[in-house]
Amino acid sequence: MKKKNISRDLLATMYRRMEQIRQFELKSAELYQAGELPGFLHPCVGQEAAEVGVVSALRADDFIATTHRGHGHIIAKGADLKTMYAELFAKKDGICRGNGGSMHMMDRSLGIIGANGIVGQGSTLATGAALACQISGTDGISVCFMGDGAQNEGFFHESLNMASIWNLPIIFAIENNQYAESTPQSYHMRPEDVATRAQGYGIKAYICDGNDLFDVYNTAIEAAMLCRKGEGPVLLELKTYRWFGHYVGDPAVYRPKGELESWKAPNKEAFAKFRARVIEEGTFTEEELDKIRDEVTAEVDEAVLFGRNSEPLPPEFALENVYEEELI
Ligand SMILES: Cc1ncc(C[n+]2csc(CCOP(=O)(O)OP(=O)(O)O)c2C)c(N)n1
Ligand SMILES: [Mg+2]
Repeated sequence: MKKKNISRDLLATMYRRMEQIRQFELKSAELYQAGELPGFLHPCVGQEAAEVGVVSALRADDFIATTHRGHGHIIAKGADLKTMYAELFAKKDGICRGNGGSMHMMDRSLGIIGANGIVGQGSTLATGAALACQISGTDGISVCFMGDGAQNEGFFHESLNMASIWNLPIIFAIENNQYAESTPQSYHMRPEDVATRAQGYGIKAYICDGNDLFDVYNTAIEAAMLCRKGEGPVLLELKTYRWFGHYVGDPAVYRPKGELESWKAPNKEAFAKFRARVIEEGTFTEEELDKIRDEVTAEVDEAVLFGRNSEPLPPEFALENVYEEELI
């Protein structure tokens, strides 16, 4: 695979996106623990490079479908942090007008066809979007983000089969964060690599260090190019690790001692690796990266205020979009 030179501007944008995701998630967890947010939260802290690397290889008119752990993909595709916080606060200005909450955010105008609380279900939506791209004759593509656990769902196998026989322009981007709820990947599937599942469907697969933004981005560019040429689908396995438990409040007692710490080590952790590389290569100084980080902190603080102060939903809103107007 050819390694592409990544422009300084794109690197700055990708780093900003990683910071937006991390800071958005850490702040959300804080708000949740303070009792300010309803529902459930599944933070993707630790997985930022995998998410930004793939989405940065897409065009604005490409589609993504995501999961219960979907804030990162949605931010990477360009969603506004303000409306995302308003959604978490279940307010009227939310990205789905407060209807969806954390697990059901979408924005058709950005090609985000939906987060999903049903594990594996996104694969059917993303496969449908890829079929639409093929039928309409554009060279648009679709990306299905999924976890390692979702690989054991029927949806995934049916979608992969259909995508494979029809050569659909879809990337199955599997973030292998090592766990499905409390079950380690080594226990819930026999192969060591999720990517081996692609063999049974005769499609190309690549394994990436999901914490290496460069590796993920370069591989995703290749995968997107193949899909646009009609040589899809492609499966990417992005090996990474989630820092939180399955949800905010899960004490994660099932993790072996020292495992989390080993993934946080500077030679393994996404931010430390990115920063060390771009500073060593002379692309950015430490101060320039800190400035981006601090700008994101101010953006996140402002977005939280927007969400918190947005107008609450009246109780009758629960019936909106449920029945035909005339029938109410
Ligand atoms: C069809 C279905 N089965 C089970 C669940 C309960 N559940 C929610 S998340 C999850 C684990 C998903 O693991 P993985 O796909 O690895 O994603 P991760 O949480 O690691 O991002 C399960 C079993 C569900 N929401 N939907
Ligand atoms: Mg998982």
